[in-house]
Amino acid sequence: MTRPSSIEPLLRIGELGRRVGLSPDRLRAWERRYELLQPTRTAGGFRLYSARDEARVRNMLAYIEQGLSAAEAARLAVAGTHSSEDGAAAGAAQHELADALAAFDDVQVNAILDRTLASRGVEATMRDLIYPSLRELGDAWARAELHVGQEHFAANLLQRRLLGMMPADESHPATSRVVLACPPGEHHVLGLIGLGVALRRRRCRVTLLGADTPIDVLARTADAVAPHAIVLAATMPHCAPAARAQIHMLARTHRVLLAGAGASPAVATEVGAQYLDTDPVSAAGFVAPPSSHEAS
Ligand code: B12
Repeated sequence: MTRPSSIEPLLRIGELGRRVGLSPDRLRAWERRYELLQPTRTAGGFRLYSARDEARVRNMLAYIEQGLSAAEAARLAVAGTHSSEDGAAAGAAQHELADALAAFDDVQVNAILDRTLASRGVEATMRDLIYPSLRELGDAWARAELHVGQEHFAANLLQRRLLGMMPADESHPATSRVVLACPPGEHHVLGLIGLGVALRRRRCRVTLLGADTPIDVLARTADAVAPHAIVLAATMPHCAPAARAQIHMLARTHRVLLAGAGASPAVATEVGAQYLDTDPVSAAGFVAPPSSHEAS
């Protein structure tokens, strides 16, 4: 799969600050101290920040809210991952999980997931274990080493586990609402669900429509719930382009973001949407609304 390298729009520091609820001074300090941001420069020397920078700031804020120090929060937001020792362990667990899925061993799959959830938490489990294992399985399927029964078993079991990670706790009032759907014909929904889990953890109210959603149904739902954003995720290359006229209409009245390998910055621009060029967990930092208070 080719991943597009550019994300629009590029922001000046004041605009970035407004979006994330932090002063430019604070952002500059975090850039200097933690190398949190990686701006490009205009010909005139002004720094321009990307959606990836915005996502890093939001993820850092989310980590701080979870009680981490600013330095630790920045380290996690920059790495997006973990130390090399953790990385080796994650790689081993990924193969172990893929093997257990291919062997229809649900008991072992659940044990691996429970162990990783306990040691690494929900977001690292999704990003560093579940999604890489799915890619490993998909590659094996493409080489005809697995049959479609194994792919269906894996997808159903992991979908159930991902949905189980969605916090149901409503004691913290939701800060905003996001509608999540796949365009017509698109059945790859696991990335979308992972984004839902990460958004819910950031106190967004998530309205999950899921796979194969007609755009007129999505529009009616959006009119009913007035979301802060709508995210459409596509893996197959034809699904989003086939619905481009309807998505364009939707983007006139709602903030629409496209995600997944079946979308691109070009398709997103064409339909008046933004492209989320990142994984489902990191994307939550970009989709969630700006925090209303400034963290230390
Ligand atoms: C599970 C699976 C299925 C399941 C999906 C069930 C479900 N509940 O979702 C089922 C069995 C239904 C299925 C069906 C098909 N699949 Co399938 N499937 C997969 C598999 C193994 C995993 C997909 C997945 O969830 N990955 C997890 C996501 C998060 O990882 P990712 O895909 O690498 O995505 C990256 C980015 O695109 C981005 N991203 C993706 N989604 C999202 C969402 C959001 C919100 C964000 C922000 C980011 C994001 O994040 C990732 C980077 O970290 C992949 C293998 C693979 N390489 O991924 C094949 C794969 C996607 N499938 C493929 C194919 C060909 C099919 C079928 C045509 C045939 C088949 N295998 O049965 C049908 C088509 C169905 C349809 N019309 O949609 C091909 C696609 C090739 C292509 N690009 O054309 C793949 C790549 C397998 C392969 N190696 O050939 N599939």
